[in-house]
Amino acid sequence: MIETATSERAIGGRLSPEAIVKMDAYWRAANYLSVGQIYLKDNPLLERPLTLDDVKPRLLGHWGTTPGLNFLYLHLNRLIRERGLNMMYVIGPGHGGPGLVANTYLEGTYSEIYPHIEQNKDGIKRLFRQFSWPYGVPSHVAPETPGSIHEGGELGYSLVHAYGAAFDNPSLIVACIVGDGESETGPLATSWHSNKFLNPATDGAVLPILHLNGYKIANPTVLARIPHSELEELMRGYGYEPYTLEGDEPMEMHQKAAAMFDKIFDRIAAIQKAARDGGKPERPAWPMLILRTPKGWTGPKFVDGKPVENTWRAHQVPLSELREKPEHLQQLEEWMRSYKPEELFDAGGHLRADVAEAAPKGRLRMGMNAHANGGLLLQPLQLPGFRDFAVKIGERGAEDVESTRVLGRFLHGVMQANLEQKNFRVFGPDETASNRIGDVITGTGKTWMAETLPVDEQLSPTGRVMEVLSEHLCQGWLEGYLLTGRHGFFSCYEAFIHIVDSMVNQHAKWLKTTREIPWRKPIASLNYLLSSLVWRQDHNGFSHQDPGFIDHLMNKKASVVRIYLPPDANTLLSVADHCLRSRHYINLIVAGKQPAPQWLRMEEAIAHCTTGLGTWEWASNDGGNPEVVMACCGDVPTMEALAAVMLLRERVPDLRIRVANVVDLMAMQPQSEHPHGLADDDYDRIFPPNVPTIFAFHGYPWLIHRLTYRRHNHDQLHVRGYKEEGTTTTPFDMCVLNNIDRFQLALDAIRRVPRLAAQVDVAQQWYSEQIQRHKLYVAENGDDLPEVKEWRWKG
Ligand SMILES: Cc1ncc(C[n+]2csc(CCOP(=O)(O)OP(=O)(O)O)c2C)c(N)n1
Ligand SMILES: [Mg+2]
Repeated sequence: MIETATSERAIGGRLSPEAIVKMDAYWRAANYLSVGQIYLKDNPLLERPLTLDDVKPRLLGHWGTTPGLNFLYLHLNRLIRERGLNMMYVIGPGHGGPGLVANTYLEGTYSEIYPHIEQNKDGIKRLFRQFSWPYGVPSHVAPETPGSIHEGGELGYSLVHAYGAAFDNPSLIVACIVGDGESETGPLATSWHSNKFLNPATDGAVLPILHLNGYKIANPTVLARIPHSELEELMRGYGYEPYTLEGDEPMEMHQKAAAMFDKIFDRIAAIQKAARDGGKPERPAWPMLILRTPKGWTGPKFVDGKPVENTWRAHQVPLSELREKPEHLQQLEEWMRSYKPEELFDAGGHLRADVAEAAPKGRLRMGMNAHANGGLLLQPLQLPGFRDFAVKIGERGAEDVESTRVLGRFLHGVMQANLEQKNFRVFGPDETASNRIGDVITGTGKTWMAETLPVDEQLSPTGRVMEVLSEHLCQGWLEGYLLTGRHGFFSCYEAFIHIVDSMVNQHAKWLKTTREIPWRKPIASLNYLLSSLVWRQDHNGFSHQDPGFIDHLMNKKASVVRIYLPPDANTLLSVADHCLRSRHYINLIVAGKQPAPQWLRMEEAIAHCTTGLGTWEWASNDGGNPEVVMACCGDVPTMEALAAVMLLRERVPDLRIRVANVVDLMAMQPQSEHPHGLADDDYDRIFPPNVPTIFAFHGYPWLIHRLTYRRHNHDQLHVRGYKEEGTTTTPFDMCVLNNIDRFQLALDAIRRVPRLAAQVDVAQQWYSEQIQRHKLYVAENGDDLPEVKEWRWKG
């Protein structure tokens, strides 16, 4: 595997002067191409003096972080060449996009993927012009950048993605560059703890590199302004062995970096060897590097008399007034010429052969690492037949079952079926058992490399269920795992999934963009189970009540998101099977964990989930011509709607009622808005024009209006849902507080059917009496009315 002989290494482990000169030339080339991308649209090799015509009209991009990224890429390249390493990169300060484009161009991957960006003068010109140009390429390490799984636009997620990529990839080394500003974010702060979950025998390695360039956009960074010893203690406290590399004199820094990286990679190899040679798996102190170099290194030292290099002023575009100040243009030219492009590229714009040697070849190039295009490596999950886990339905609604517990058995089957492939993990913030899918843990255990005590249960260095009290880590690990071609499942309390709203945004953007990039292959979907739902917070109350993640996801591209609210266990199984097979989506499943009535036989459940929305004949008496549609979506609203139907049967026996249930929320939308949208004709057959619909919805009611505002008969759609009324109270009182209870739904139906106008006053009185009776009973007894608690559907 070793591609270059040891000639680069002189006696004593030091690089020879010739090797250093070559490496420095490569770094200069990367820096030159980075600056060129930010500024130029023409004159790519500076064959003539720079004029304003060569310069882009809008100067967009970030210089400050870039030379440091280029320096690291260069030195990682040397390690890859010498040791034949399988390495991928994750760049936290993704605004250094020009650096990664430059490096993947220099190593040749960029031109292989984008043939019009040729390895010559024209190619360099196009490379420069396309950057931050309308319909060109984005300024960050975006999906368009070869070798990237991480755009780094929103800071904070680099290290967690790196660990997600390394799990179950024993041959992989993930070099992760963390911004010193980025380190101030919450998700990054907790990400350091990922080392307590990485098994040196069965997982790959992560090398965190703290890019301590001292500044962020406009301020110093916290980590740069604490004593160095304190910073090293912090890293030791997180369980790492810190190595520090500091300086600004390039030749000296190359030599020092080479020696230090050799030490670090020897250390990683030794840790892995010890763990893999049959030793007891122990948590090692993995090495991490602190690189302390100037922000904007090698750029303009002063602009307009103010220091720029090694200050926050180097963050974006250090010379930005080219049109107003001729001396800026001259300074830019001097800066670019300082890299001596004529020594790097020949007259035709080809990188000189001796300079090019600094890059690895073929698949070893980081821009070509297959793990960074996970769809290439994706193996389908082996799925046991979900029908085998079905709940037997005798009398509908007669027996209560915890739906998520049934799902847990299925997930256990999935886990077992894929143990050999090692490509499925389940993630949760300490809630896997609480969400009642705990069966999935049996046999495989929960990942844990930290200390264990006799009292602990099911913790294991080879566990495949990952539990850590950080929604950020669960989300980020799973994203990293999926992006590198594996499968996963994330279960979370409904209210607290909002913690990762922003991370989901970024993943949704990644999926949307990569769908349109032909060389990016589809990856497995990101699957959520939200349980511990708004309606059943018996232990916790108001703080735990928020169904708004549905609304959040609904804003995303229709090509990316799917949202399911299965009303019982069999529909949940069918939905889960579908989600685990799907590709390149974000699938949200909202399902309760409390004992609840079961409605559909397995084959009915499959048919219902396939259309996503349909009438339940067995609960309807409309004879094809309803006077009212009682619609429901979500398990508790479904039960309340059916209970309301029974009340109506008693009070208005001749009322023709249709029951319709929604599993796939997207089916409510017109087809023009979402591929799952029901055709208008089909929608009208279920919700006939001029017939009122009373809709009981799991989440915030306005969402249903938003989805259906263009449907016929929208005026007659009346939605009940959660309206932010909550506390620690009985399950039924939660429904009453939000007016989604059976009494309210029955009253709503009577109020909306014109034929029943004369009964409304009486019904209103009846409703008030029921609610009063309920309130008094709950206050006195601390529990729901027996008729409510013991309610059963009677067909
Ligand atoms: C979560 C988040 N908050 C704010 C920003 C805006 N922002 C972009 S770059 C940057 C400074 C980054 O500093 P650092 O991580 O030190 O990177 P570098 O100095 O290498 O550019 C900020 C605040 C962002 N991209 N993401
Ligand atoms: Mg910084």
